[in-house]
Amino acid sequence: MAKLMLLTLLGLGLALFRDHRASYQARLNAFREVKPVELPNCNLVKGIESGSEDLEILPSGLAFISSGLKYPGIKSFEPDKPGKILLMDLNEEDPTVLELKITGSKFDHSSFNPHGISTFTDEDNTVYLLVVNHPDFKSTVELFKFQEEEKSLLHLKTIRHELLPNLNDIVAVGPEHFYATNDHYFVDHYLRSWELYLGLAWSYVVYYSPTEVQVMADGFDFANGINISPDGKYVYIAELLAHKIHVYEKHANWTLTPLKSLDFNTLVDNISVDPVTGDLWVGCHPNGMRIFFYDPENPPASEVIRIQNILTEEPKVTRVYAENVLTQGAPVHLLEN
Ligand SMILES: *[C@@H]1O[C@H](CO)[C@@H](O)[C@H](O)[C@H]1NC(C)=O
Ligand SMILES: *[C@@H]1O[C@H](CO)[C@@H](O)[C@H](O)[C@H]1NC(C)=O
Ligand SMILES: [Ca+2]
Repeated sequence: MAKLMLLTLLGLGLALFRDHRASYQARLNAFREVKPVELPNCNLVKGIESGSEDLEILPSGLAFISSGLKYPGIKSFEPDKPGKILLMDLNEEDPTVLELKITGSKFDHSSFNPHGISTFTDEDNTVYLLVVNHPDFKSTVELFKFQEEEKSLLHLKTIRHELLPNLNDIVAVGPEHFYATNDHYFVDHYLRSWELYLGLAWSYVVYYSPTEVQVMADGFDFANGINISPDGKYVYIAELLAHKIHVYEKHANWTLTPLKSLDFNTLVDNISVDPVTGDLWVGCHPNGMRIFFYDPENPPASEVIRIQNILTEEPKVTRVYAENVLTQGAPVHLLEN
């Protein structure tokens, strides 16, 4: 009898495990094959050897690029070098990148580990750059003032908050005001892995201002890229492991209410919004297995999709670009101009 019980329990455990493994593989889209979509005028930008995490383009055509991210579980190409912010002028015939000098006495260069970035331009045309930073794998937001003449960033302050423990991406709505995604709930490395593996979907989105900090949306299976519509009325959130883009209505009191969600067959990461048409350009990982379990023999693929008329009944989704063997991530924003 005891043996039968044991066997039943074992069987049950195994069935649960197999079931869970299947859902884990589905969340990672582990069996997705990538059919390449080529682009006619695609050029490799030199000087970004260690990967680029995010990019922001000012109306003037100047672009900021964050580079050199070290993120637990993801392959880093320059693990010993600090990250940097690069500047690129897209008006140039053959644009090259330049590393922005960072000034300000309180800033620690050696631990700079930039992730998501966002800009905010004030009424007096001051450009602020807000950067998610992971010094020693913690999360902070660094606030900089862009000094175009000097080609430098003046460090103004470091923002830390208990509701900002696992930052991924950020969208600025003021010089010190932003929405940010926390891609995990737990900070502890071990608990984070379990959270991800079990698919707890405890990741969340926070609104931050100097006077108010609040969770505005939660229940995400890895909230990733975040952005806002040109009119500032809608916030878009990419849910990486549910393969969804969510549209939220943003209210005057900064709360968000869900409006609609779109499903994809790919792991959605960075969202860029065209300031004129409002189209979404989304950098994606078609197969999560290949990004979370890096294998040089089978490196991660990448893909860019464009979503037009997202608020209508039938948004138009186009796979603009797909590559089976790109070193890391999707150069979504470079396509914009
Ligand atoms: C924020 O504004 C929305 C829309 O006007 C309203 O429904 C909601 O109750 C407000 N929430 C708070 C906390 O004031
Ligand atoms: C953008 O994409 C890269 C590579 O896919 C990814 O590692 C990074 O987290 C993304 N950046 C943001 C801000 O979402
Ligand atoms: Ca991201």
